[in-house]
Amino acid sequence: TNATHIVQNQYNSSLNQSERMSWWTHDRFGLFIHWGLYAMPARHEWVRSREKMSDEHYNRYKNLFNPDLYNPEEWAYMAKVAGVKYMVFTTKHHDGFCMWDSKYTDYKITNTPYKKDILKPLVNAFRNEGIRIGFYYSLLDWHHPDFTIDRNHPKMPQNPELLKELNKNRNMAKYREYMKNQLTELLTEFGKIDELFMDYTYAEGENGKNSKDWDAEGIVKLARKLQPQIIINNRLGLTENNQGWDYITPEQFMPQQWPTVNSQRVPWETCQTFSGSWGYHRDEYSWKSVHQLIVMLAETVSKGGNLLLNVGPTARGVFDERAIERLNGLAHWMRFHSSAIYGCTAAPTEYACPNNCILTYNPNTNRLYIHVLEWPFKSLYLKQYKGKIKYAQLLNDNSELKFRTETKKGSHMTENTGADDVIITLPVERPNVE
Ligand code: FUL
Repeated sequence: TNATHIVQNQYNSSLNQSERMSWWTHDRFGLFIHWGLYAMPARHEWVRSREKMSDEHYNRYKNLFNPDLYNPEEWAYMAKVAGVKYMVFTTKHHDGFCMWDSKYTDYKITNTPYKKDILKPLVNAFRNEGIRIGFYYSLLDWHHPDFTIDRNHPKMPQNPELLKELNKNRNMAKYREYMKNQLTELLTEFGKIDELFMDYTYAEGENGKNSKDWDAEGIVKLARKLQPQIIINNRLGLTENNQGWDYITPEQFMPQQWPTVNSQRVPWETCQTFSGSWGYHRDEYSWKSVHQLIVMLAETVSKGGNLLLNVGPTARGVFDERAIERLNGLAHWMRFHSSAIYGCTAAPTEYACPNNCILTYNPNTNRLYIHVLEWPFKSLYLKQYKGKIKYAQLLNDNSELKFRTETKKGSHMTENTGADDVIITLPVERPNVE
């Protein structure tokens, strides 16, 4: 029909993948924000499922949620100073609670004692700092009456017969409709949205829902129609790169090398927490240090990826102090080193990576960044770098670093290196920049 023809045309004429992705592969560093009712129990965003909470129990959080200190300008400012270029916010997590004033449900922020919308002020505050906007939207919904109960659902019974009974009147088609309506709201009422983080389709053979249950193709088409520039993650269960998804999302781990799909390197973004939880978790103590986070960021970029670093604000609407401390540390480092992150990617293979170092590389400026994790005594040996370096400097103060290629051998003043190696002379003391 004509209508399908038009839709298809729109779909096809939207930007191609690398055009859509160009800001993203440049910016490299995003802030994930997991915020919802689960900030109240403060023990992981899956609390409702893990503790199999009754509706009544979980509703208490809705009836009490009132983040009196919420000030998104403060968040946006901290993010900007930390060098964050885009922000992804949980508009609705698995618990089904909506952080905006959706007209398709009562289960939303405006029906809490807080009464006001969270999302619009958040979007505006981050935009005002020049930070791009991404929406996280959960495919799972433990509140919607038509979402069929499955093994993660808080109401999942032991007995399969009972499960059938409970699911008898649940209708996923209606839930799909609900999702599309909500996504339409999210993608039309908040201006330009740059990233869509859908979460998640169960793995193959996991006896759960798959892309058909979501009408994943329909969602992708809808999103691209409403926001032609939007980039979409790979958690809808679609296999095809480019049409189906734009980037993959390794969660809580660092790929060993640049990930590939059908032996092609693909855009990727690792999402990582400061501690072990996405939602605010009061009693979780395994927090990564500032140094670990810096290494994580540099290593991600060295493998051609993006880092989406998560913060879980408290029920009063502020960032956890432990998160603030780390964001400040990142801010300090990024102030001096962001040029080793933005616009950078994996170094060409002709540059060997010295021990205890990470390499990032900017193909536009043709600069190689050597992140020296363990400060050696004076000499940094670069294997087979002869003729490949025009100038060397420390990044934190732009001071020149002398380097030489070893030629003479045998004297006690010379080094026993290969003839093609370059030796950079470092200051004895490591610059104090972290
Ligand atoms: C997962 C979710 O189940 C977690 O709660 C979190 O949102 C993470 C980013 O994605 O799949």
